Amino acid sequence: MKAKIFVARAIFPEVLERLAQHFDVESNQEDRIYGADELRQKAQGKDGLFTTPSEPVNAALFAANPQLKAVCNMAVGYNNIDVAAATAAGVMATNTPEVLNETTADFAWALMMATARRITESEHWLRAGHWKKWSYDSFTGPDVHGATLGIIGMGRIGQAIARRSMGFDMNVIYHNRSQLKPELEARANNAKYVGKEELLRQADHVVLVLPYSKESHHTIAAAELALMKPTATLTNIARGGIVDDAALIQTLRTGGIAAAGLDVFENEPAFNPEFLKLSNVVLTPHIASASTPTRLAMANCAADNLIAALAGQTPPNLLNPDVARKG
Ligand code: 8YV
Repeated sequence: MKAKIFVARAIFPEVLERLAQHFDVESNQEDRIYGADELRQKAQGKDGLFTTPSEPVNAALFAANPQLKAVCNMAVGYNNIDVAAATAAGVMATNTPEVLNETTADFAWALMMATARRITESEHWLRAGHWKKWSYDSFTGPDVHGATLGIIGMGRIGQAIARRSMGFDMNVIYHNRSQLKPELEARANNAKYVGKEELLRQADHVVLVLPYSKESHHTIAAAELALMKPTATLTNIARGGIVDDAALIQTLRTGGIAAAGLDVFENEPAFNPEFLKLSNVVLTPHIASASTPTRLAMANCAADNLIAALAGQTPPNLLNPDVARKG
């Protein structure tokens, strides 16, 4: 008998077909996200779940579904899964690292460049028919080349962002839970490890790439924003909640920093509407990993994990190796 899984979101049909070769698949056919209660119901009788960061996978779900063996997230981030509760419940949890590093780094650059060089703001102005003459100070902003790039969160994506800065002759500083090995710093455009406050004071462009956790909640709030240069930009491709959005809005309003590029928001997709009143922001709907090949690779990676886990093997991207597996 095939194992039973629930796929919590619409995914590539070819990946769904692949899963159907291995499993008895039930999938979300509705164009909406299931909350914790609904997901707990949907998990009934299932051996595995295919999830994304929009679905909360918590201790109550594990308690109500003792048969569950694996939860496989289609994302590198897994702050939606209570991994400690999964371990306690004997459920394997997995994510999709590596496959999205380069695409996400490309996007961080696109967003940082668009923010610094005011690309969307000027396009809106052009489309609105305001372009009547050239002016020396039209849409001027900070330079990117030759500037100091400050990366907070120097994991695999952070390092890929740093590598790209070589072509822009940038000086790279970074802050991380721990300092990288010298050979990794060298590959990351000779990135220099500094404290968070020093990074915020020195960087011309700050990029946030750290995972969300209780500890990283509001890593950037009013006090941190106050340390930044008024000419600096802030780019967040990590998670909503790492930045205090209300404090950022206030800082952008009062010229505390030049501009922000945001792919993630607190309470997304219901983000703070005050952002829409600001011209010095570039806003995108959590699409940093959204190239077609990368999203397909992420879906297949989550599927690989689910297939291995439910075949009794160790899935390639197991987050809780201490889990005592169920038979
Ligand atoms: C995903 C992400 O697109 O991987 C992550 O952690 O945030 C994005 O790459 C998104 O979470 C949906 O899976």
